[in-house]
Amino acid sequence: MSHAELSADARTALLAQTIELPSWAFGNSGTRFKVFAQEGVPRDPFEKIADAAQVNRYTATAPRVSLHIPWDLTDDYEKLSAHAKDLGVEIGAINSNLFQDDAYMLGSLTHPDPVVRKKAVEHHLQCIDVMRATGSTDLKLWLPDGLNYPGQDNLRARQDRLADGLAEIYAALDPQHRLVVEYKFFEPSFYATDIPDWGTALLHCLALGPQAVVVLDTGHHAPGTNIEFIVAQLLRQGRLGAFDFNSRFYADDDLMVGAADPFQLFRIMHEIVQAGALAPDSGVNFMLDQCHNIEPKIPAQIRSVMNVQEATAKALLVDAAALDTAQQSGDVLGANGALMDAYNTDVRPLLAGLREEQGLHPDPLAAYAASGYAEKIVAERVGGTQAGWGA
Ligand code: AOS
Ligand code: ZN
Ligand code: ZN
Repeated sequence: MSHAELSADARTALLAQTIELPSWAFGNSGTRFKVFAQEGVPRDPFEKIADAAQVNRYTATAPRVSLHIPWDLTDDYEKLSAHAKDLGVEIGAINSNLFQDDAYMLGSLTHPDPVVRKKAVEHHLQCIDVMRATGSTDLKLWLPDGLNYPGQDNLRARQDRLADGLAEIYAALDPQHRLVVEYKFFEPSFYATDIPDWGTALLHCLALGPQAVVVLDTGHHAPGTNIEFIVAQLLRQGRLGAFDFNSRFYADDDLMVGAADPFQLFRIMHEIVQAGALAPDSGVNFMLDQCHNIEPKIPAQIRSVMNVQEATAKALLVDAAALDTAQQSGDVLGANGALMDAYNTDVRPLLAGLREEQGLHPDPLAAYAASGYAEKIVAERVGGTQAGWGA
């Protein structure tokens, strides 16, 4: 097949695509076994924003940075927001943290003790105050609550407690805010997780109201799960609020998105493109949620953005008319072929050309490597590293 050619509309859609970067991806991270600290990592949220801005500088596709509270605590969020804008990016979603306070050992919003539940709700009210200061619209809530043993607590009572706490948080949202609720089938608990699947997350969102939507983290499903089916279902309900994109081989590995299964990423983006949900105003926030434990962080985020762009470009190449005709007529091989033709197309030359048209270097990784930024931050940021995942 000759070099890929996109229609004018598809090119416009691809150029308009935006991906939100996680502040925590730039800080040190690791597993429960070890955090291998890297030189030059950010020492505060301002430096995290500066590193994230490098990704956008060479891709022009990552204009927002998602913050995490308390990892990105600062006493002046307006100043942090202005700093971001000076660097050509802005602050995106605000992520709460219900997984690192000792009080949450037996749960947060689902805890048997109302004092702990109140603490968890109040943490989200603090996050909403941050949103008002940064202009963020999404409050992202990942609930780590769960049980390690049968009989440990009452499964139904925990759902009732959760519903009450979510309702209190939801009631505090401003009209422009969304509560984006994430699910995860296991970890840190091992027997039962209180929001384990998309169905539970959707049920709670439907009970809360139209400002509650679901976050689909691609690493949060049992092996073999058909994730694009979940994408299609949540899109049909108008409740797919965001992705937390990453790659996994076995668990919630938080590896670079597209690195483990680029075909799955393509199938996900095909559902998005086919549903017309790619545009930044579609209500779907394409976020990365990754940890770069052994690879340099900024290039890893650049590679991740490039992987999403490639999957999106391939999805935009699908001959929708031919696919529909084949599907309608029961032409199994023809329909599969229409999809595989797009997936098997090398879109890297197309993307390199689009970058050059935008005045960018055709290879963002090469451009970043040549910039000297990596060497600069190692020289400047001596000592002190911003805590993050596993730190
Ligand atoms: C944890 O496994 C979840 O993926 C969270 O979405 C994410 O890592 C967290 O939001 C970072 O605070
Ligand atoms: Zn996530
Ligand atoms: Zn995760």
